[in-house]
Amino acid sequence: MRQLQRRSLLQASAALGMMGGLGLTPSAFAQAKVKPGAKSALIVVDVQNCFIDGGTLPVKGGADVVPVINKLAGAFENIVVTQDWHTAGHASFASTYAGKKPFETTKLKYGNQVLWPDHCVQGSDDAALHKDLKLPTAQVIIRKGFHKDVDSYSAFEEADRKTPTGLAGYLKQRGINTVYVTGLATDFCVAWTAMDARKLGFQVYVIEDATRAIDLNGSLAAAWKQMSAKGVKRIQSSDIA
Ligand code: VGL
Ligand code: ZN
Repeated sequence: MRQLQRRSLLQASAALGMMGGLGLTPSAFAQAKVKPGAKSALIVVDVQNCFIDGGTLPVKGGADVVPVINKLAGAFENIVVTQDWHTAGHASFASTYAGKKPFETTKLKYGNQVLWPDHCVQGSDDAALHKDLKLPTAQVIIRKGFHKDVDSYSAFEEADRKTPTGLAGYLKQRGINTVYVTGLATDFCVAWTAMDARKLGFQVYVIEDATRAIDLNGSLAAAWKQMSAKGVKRIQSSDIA
């Protein structure tokens, strides 16, 4: 027993000694800090009243992302903001269809569509950015989901999977090759934005504690799995230098 303990202690200290020799400390095995540079952009997805308590499609804990994002903003030269921006009677609203209820699904021309409560209608207070979001250096606002017959979770491409929003062109023309995605909701607009960014050739990080999820029928776990399979990196705000 004592022998065993002594041996494992010796092994442990030998291992630590080796790491010392390599200039490594145990913390070197944690995620190294990432420092966003001139070729990186922070994407702040849909931090709007509609997705926060008191809004039409509140995401649990949605308001909690606001201080995290405000703080992150200081580390970025480039910031893009998005807004879900639907017409009245939008194709993604359950109320548009007789006999349909929110959170059911329907089949549209481009595929399956989750039906939501009416939310984020263009120009309404509900669609405004959260009042405590402080992003004075943000450079562009991308509005999406404004075609009445087509939804757009992604900030890059509408749900028909062929209509671009222009964001990829904007970022590429500005020499940006890396995006850090934050905001609401992790399992819908954040995930689709992150996966489309990968598809379009960007390096992509999702900053988990700067997001909150809807989590409809396991959608959050599914989203992380799909994002990971596509090479999206999952990090925390504390990983940003
Ligand atoms: C979103 C559902 C419907 C989102 C937008 O921002 O994640 N989710 N519209
Ligand atoms: Zn929407």
